[in-house]
Order: sequence, then structure tokens, then C-alpha cells
Amino acid sequence: MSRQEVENLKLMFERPTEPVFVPKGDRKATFKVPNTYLSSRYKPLGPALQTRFGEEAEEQINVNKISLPNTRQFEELGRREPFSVFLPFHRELAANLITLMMGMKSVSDLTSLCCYVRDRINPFLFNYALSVAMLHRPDTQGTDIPNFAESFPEKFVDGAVFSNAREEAAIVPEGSRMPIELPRDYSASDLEPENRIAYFREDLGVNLHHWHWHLVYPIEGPREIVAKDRRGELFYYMHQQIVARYDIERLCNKLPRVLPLADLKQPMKEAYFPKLDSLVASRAWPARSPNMVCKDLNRPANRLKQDLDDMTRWTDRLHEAINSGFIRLENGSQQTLNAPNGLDEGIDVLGNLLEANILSLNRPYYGNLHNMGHIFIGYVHDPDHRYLENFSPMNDSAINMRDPIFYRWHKFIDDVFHKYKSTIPRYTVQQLEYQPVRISSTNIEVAGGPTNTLQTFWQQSDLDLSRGMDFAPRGPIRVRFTHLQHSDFNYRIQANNSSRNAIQGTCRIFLAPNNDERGLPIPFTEHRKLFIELDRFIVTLNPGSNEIVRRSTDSSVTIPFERTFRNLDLNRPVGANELEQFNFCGCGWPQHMLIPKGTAEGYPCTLFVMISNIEGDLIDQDLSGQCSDSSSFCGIKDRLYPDRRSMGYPFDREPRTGVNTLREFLTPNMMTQNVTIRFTDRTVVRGSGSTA
Ligand code: CUO
Repeated sequence: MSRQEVENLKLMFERPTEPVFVPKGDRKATFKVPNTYLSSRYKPLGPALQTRFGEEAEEQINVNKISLPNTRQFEELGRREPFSVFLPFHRELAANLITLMMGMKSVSDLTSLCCYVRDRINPFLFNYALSVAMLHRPDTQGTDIPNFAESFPEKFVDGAVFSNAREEAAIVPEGSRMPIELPRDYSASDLEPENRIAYFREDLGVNLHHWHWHLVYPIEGPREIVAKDRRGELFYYMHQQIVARYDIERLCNKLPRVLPLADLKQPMKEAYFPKLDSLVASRAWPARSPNMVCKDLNRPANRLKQDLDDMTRWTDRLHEAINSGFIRLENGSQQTLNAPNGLDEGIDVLGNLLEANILSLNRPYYGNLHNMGHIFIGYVHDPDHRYLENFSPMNDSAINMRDPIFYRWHKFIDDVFHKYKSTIPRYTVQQLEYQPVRISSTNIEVAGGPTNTLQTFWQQSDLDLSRGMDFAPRGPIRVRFTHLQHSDFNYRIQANNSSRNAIQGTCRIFLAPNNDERGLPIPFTEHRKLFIELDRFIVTLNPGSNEIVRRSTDSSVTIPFERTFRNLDLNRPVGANELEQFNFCGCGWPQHMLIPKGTAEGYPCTLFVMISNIEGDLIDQDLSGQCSDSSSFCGIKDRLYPDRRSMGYPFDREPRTGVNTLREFLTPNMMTQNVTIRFTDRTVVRGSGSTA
């Protein structure tokens, strides 16, 4: 394959509802397709259209003719309808399309296939399937696919912005266009207490991470794509960490920790009015009023018929498996779930059962709990389709983290996992300590600020919408959005190695609030669930004392801002190696959200640092050329998860008998430090260094 062919293929992501023969990208390239490729709307006009747009184009890409697939099944999902990987029907279509795309012999055949299907099928389905295929095909996986927020800005930006954007694009010449400011807190007012954490829920980077995670870990598709190392466990861990982060953010804003949504037959007091307009569907996303209640689903148009009672049945069966330590397989036999000791493989099995991906060992019996929860809630406003309404954000992994109900649902899912974790053996002192290692001090240093005080504030950054603004004049159209940010900092750790040799260990850094919503200390069995991972890295300790300095920007949880919001043309990495893993690397918690917001008076937290025994940690594998920036949340592409311990170690299990506090939990290779997070209400414009 030539590099150019892959570049051409990427143009398929541009302006998703404009036909392939309309010029795309800065190169103003058009695809010259055989007349038989044109959709029925354009076929009669074929030659005239191709000539007209061909003349506007600066480059014409010839497309070779392949034997064309039957696209009828894909066309059953309307062009203007939303698409959700949580819906079984949509997922089946996506899996079939991905298989078709993966099966193309070359990039030019894939391009040809795309030219044929793109303008016939649902653009979200197309974008999703092509993204997954490009991430996983050997001949395309090194390339950068466009930022999803740029292709589909409708999922990230207040609908009201688009008319301004069109006006700006139509009237103002390219060079003089101003960024359009996206207001902060536009989905509710402060009359609604939940609005205090809208900055977290509606953060573009947080939502992009979640979308990307589900792209890297599809629920359905060819087995080699779905069956990634420890994916069931990572499903649990990544979402558990999101919920823990949300809880801390709530506590900082004087809101209680989120309650699990254990019974879908109860009213949901949380409302959500997304104020997002679908450009593709020319329709607003449905909202949810307070206290709505889920009902049985019967929506033949979406091939959905499901009773709410099934959710109770599946939950009971999962609890039965957890309590008995055995799961029932499809052939009627049993398989043990509990880990005898050490490595906990049961969590991976359980993660797959609960998420209900294709790796689930018994889908008919354990059902489709997690996905169906999204679906019931997503259709709460129209369960029998009488109003012909589509689903609300809860069904779309690019936007569902905006909705407060997302966290209640995932807290419920989390509680099932915690229940399981409470049944497996607790860590013994031996499994926690690291004999020769003792940590003597640990501090956080912020340039120009007091030690152990983290500093947060607002920042404004720009995003270019033009790739997603179909049928609008060309040239950049920027929106300026406001997000949380913190000052970069360093960890400085002193550790002693009392052995005679240099040894290695894994340094694990977590953060947790000190107190609960009433200002009281939290019992350790609950406290441990609030520890959010900040970093994990391997250290070498020479005999005697050692000083470890680590930058916050090197976190194993996050990716840099530029990668979350990469602009393909401006921030594209240059070296082949760097470019290699660019897409996979789009997955990662955004660096600007590493630290919770804190409070103006300073929010008291505990920093936890541990150096664990490398023998229990190490995965021996070659990581050269791999991006492992965000391996804690996203794993490493085509490699094993780079830490042998259970995800969340050492906080993933109940503590050993006799331990009731964090202090009692500590072994000499661990240390805690009181830190505060101080928020200042000022806004810095990215790149300018100035305060707005
Ligand atoms: Cu990510 Cu429920 O799995 O949204």
C-alpha cells in the first residue's frame, strides 16, 4: 500500500453526509467513482455532477472497480437516524460492516468499498466501522483517523453554536474568522445542583476518551478484534475509575456520592436536557424530565422487545454466580469463577458477562445487563415508539457521560463487581510488602507554589468544526470551549533499598478524598473504592537511598491535550514510530482532567504512593514503538496489559482482617501524604499565557 492511498481513505471521514464526489480536505480532492457507485439520488445526474465537482477539485482520485457487496442490510438503518453500539441490531450491522472492511484485500479495494457504501448507509455506522477497521487492519493501523469531535461536532457542541458557525463561515473570509465561544454550563442553571459538575460530565476530552475506549474495545465484531487481553477486567476497572473520579468531583462540589441505580422500576430523579442538535438528523437529541420511570420496551422499528423483569433475572443470576463462585456455561456445565489465589481471572470472566460482549460465556443465561440498562434508560421517553422519538444520549458512547444518569447506572454495575471482589481472598501482608523497600517521604511540588498544594483553574481552548459542517462554506470554523486545568507538578519520592543489589519495583500513585460528604472520615472498606489512579511506572532502586522524581504529564492514565484534540494537519506526529500508534493513543483520560477541581479554600486529599514487588508485577514484553501513554485505562495495542496485578491493586479487594483504616493498611513500601487541591476561579487562554 502506498501512504497516499491511506491518506485518500481518510478523506472518507470528512463532511460525513456530503457525497464522495464533493471535494474533500485541504487538498480539495474528489473521488472519481464509476457511475454504478452513485446512490439512486445522484445516479441520473452522475456525469454532470462528477464533471461539476471535478472542476472545483484540485485533485481527482481514481477509484478501482470491485465486485460490489449487497448493502441492503445496512440500509435498514436510516441515513438520518442515530446509531448506538449498545443496540443489538446496530451492533450486528457494525460487526458485519467491520468484517466486510477487514476482508478487503488492499487499501485501494477498501477505498473503493467505502466509496460505494458511504453515501448509502448511516454516516455514524460508517464512521464507526471504518474507524474500527482502520485501527485493526495491518495496512492502515499506523494512520491517524480524524478526531471524532471534528467529524461530528453535533455530539460535542451546544446546538445553538451551529447557526453562528454557518453565519461566520458564509460571511467572514477564512483568515479573519473569530472563534465562536461555547458557553460554560449551558445545559442547566444552578437551580439544579447537578449542574455544579457539568464541567466534568460535559468535558469534551472526557467524552472523547469514552468514545475512543469503546472504539478500541468493541462489544461485537471479529473475534480477534474483541478478544483483547483482560478486556472484561478493563471494562470493570476503567468504568470503576470514572465513577470514583465522578464521586470525588461531587464531593468537591458539596454533592453526595452518586447512588447506584439498582432498580429501573423506580423513578430516576436526575433529568438531562442535552441541548445538542443532530446536524445529520436535523433534530434535537431527546431530553429526560425528572422522575421518569423505565418501562418494558417494544420498538419493532429498532428490533427491540425486552421486559424490565429480565434485568432483575439477569442481576439475580449474576449474584448467584458470585455467591456460589461458579458460573453456568451454555452446555449446562459449570466453571469456577473465584480465583484460588493471586491472579484474579474471575473478574475478567465476570466483566465479559456483565458487559455482555461476544466473549460472554453464557449470553442466553446471564443476558445483556449493562447494555440493556443503557437502552432502557435511553428510551425512557418513548419505550413503545409511539412518538417516533429516537434514543437520548445514554445510548451513545460519545455523549452519554454528559448525562448524570450514566454514573448512577455505572455505579450499579460497579457494585456488582465490588460484590464479587468481596468474595475473593484478601491481600496478605506478604502480597503487599516489598521486603527491602521502605518509602521515607513523598511530596508534590508545583512550580512557584507551596508543596503539596495542587492548583486548578479554567482554561480556554479551540476546536475546529469545519470537517463536520456539511454543506457549509470551506475553511476553518473554530469554537472556543472552557475546561478545567491544573498546574503541572512533580512527585518527589524518597525510597530506601536495604538489599545489596539494585532492584526494580512498580511505583503506584493514587489520590483519594479524606472525608465523606459530612466531613467525616470514610471507613476503609468504602474509602478504598474512592482511590483514583494518577500514575503507575517502573522504578529502579539502587542500594541505599533513592530519590524518584516523576512529572505529572508522564501519567500512565492520561494522554496529552494535543492528542485528545489532535488536529490532523497541525499536530500530526512526524516520526514513523510516533505516528504508528497514534490512533490507539487517542484513547486515554485527558491530561487536563487528571486532578479533580478541588475547592477555593483547598480540598483535603490523601496522596498514596506504593512501590510493589516487581516479581508480582512484571509482564515481560517488547514495547518498542508502542504508545503506552494511557496504558492504565486503555491497555497497549496488540500487547498484554502491562501490569500482572489485578487492576486497581492494592485497593481492589477488601482489606485483610483487622484493618479498618488506611493507616492500618500500610506496609513500609507504602506512604501517604496530605495534599490539598486549591481551585482559583480564573480563566487562562491556551497558548497565550494570559488570563481572560
Ligand atoms: Cu462505557 Cu456503559 O460502558 O458506557
